[in-house]
Amino acid sequence: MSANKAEDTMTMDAYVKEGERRAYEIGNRGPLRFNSDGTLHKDIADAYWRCGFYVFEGALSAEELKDLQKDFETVLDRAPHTKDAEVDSEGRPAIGSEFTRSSFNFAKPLSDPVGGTSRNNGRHPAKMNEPTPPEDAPDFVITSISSPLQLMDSFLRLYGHPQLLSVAEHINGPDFTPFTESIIVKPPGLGASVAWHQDGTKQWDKPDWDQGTHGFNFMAQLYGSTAANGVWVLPGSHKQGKLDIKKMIEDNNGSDRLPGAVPMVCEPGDVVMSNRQALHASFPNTSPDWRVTVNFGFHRYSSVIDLETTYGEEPVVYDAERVFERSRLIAVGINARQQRFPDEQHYVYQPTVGMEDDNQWNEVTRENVVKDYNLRDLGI
Ligand SMILES: O=C(O)CCC(=O)C(=O)O
Repeated sequence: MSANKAEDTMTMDAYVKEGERRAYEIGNRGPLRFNSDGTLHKDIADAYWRCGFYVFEGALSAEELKDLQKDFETVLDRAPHTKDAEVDSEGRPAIGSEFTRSSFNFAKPLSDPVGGTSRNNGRHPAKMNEPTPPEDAPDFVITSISSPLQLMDSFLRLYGHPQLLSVAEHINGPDFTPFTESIIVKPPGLGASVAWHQDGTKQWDKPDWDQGTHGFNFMAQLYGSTAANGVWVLPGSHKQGKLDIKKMIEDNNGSDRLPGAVPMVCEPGDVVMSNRQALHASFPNTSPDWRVTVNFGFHRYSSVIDLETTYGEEPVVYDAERVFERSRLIAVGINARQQRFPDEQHYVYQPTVGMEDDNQWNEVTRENVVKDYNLRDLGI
């Protein structure tokens, strides 16, 4: 290892150690808690709005976590064996080939596929440091799985999680809407980085813009998340409007280790709620640990309704019908969950009250509601 690289590693080690220490100090973690009237506990709401993220410790039961891990491992096993492949590593047709949009995204090991490019509406203006991958590394590694509600029944059930949906109601109102979903995959020693960015791209100039305009993501951790492989957030940045990220990196001597950022440190089964306006990133995973994060976000109705935007290259309007049809995924998720956990008190989603018969989870809704549901995503 060259002197420079050794110095680099030590600096990263120090950054990780300091970040980990701060992660436990800033007061934004603990179990899901509610007031006696069912609203989100004030301490949690206050800490979330102060920091821009909150770690719900132990939000998933051991049983639910096991279901998710098992389904994820099946999907990984049946994924295309490399970029653009149509078969898995055993030559079987890759899972998800029946869907209109492809599910699997790949990048070169330890690379930064988006930083400094125009991808994702150019929201990642600065490139991350790219370590040299090991000599025996594959050409490509999976970085994420898009729209996994149609690939994993256990994820559809998680989508109906009653306490998490109650949190979504508290933050975004009872008519909260879906956004989009993905699974971030960071294989040990190989996982690509996700360059610093703020998620929102559409509503920064909304006349009544505030700290919650672009909603939030839940990030369920299937195998835990460490300072070395997890997402880092700049606390409070969700309130500061659109940031000049490129300048922030330049002012930091070009280093991607932004001062003041804090990592999401989680055990398996913890779920983070993360404001989409917060500045965040994840470094290449040079650590020996997997990170697999199930992401699902929710918005305020007022942030999406009637928005004229694009889906891919296509112009679209998020009219009431699109929003309603996409929101049915929540109702179907709630029913799928009731079938798996019949003794649990289920969540009542106001926009679909009275439509329970149409939103049962069965082979009809798998085909008519869930298959290709992502064609009605509500990205903002
Ligand atoms: O999980 C990660 O590494 C990055 C996730 C992220 O940036 C996002 O969901 O916007």
